[in-house]
Amino acid sequence: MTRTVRIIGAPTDYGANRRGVDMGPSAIRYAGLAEQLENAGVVPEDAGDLPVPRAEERDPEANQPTEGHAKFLRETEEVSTRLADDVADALADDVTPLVLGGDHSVAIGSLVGSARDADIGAIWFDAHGDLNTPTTTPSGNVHGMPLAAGLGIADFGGVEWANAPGLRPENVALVGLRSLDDAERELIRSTDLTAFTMSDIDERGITDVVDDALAVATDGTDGVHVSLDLDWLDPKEAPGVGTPVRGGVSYREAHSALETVAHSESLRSLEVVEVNPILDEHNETAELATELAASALGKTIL
Ligand code: 6HN
Ligand code: MN
Ligand code: MN
Ligand code: MN
Repeated sequence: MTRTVRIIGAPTDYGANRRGVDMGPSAIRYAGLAEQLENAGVVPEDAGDLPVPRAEERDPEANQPTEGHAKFLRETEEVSTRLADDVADALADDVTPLVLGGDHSVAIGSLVGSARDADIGAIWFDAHGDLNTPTTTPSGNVHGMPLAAGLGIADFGGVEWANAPGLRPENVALVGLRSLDDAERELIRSTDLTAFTMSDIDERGITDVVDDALAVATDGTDGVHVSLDLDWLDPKEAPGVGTPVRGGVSYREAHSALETVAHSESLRSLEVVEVNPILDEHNETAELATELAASALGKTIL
């Protein structure tokens, strides 16, 4: 049966506290997402963009956790709650959700929605761990916290909306790490999370590493959520991101990774985040996002 993919735009920027990333969904569509998905042999269905509050009209400190710091927490809750419903609805309709960020805080909603009626694993393609909590964050930016939130580790003040109960640390693999805060490193060491750094990719090659990540994420689960932060790639390939870190994966390694995901036939939900058209060169990062989404959904050359 042909797979239908529902595109859900989530044009947030408050999670990164930086303008521009809210234009990600438009830039990715403009770069030819629908056509790329058709090339992958899937039927694209565009659900448009979620309504997102404008950061300028809100007070970042209005709603704070009991302990620690998390900017725009009320806005994050509003959007995450809606996005979780949309992702869960797509899955209930037998359609694959493709979430377009926006900053990486949107992953909270994606994870909660994907895990609502299933046990899921997750693969996190990112330079960063996104494992901070309101008490460990160096920035207060929620885009550095979504994986911790989904795992129920980030305490936003007793609220349950961020926790994805069908996601367990032993089914989570981070791939391509090269920028971790101390508390994130400590968390990875002290839990059952699986983490592959850029050095692991250098030593073992991308396909071996992604095979291992898939084994972790599929072990006893109903499917895998793939979260693709474009800053996973080297900034030479993907300049249009808000928090670039040198030494990332190459164009070809990125494709190979997502092709390996497609071969596993375990993809349940997908998101591409952190594309910032203001910082991009000729929309090439957005274009890369469309290509990589197509690879994850089964695009092949022959
Ligand atoms: N991202 N670890 C830093 C922080 O502020 O927590 C950077 C986070 C970047 C998050 O790129 O999605
Ligand atoms: Mn990142
Ligand atoms: Mn469950
Ligand atoms: Mn990220």
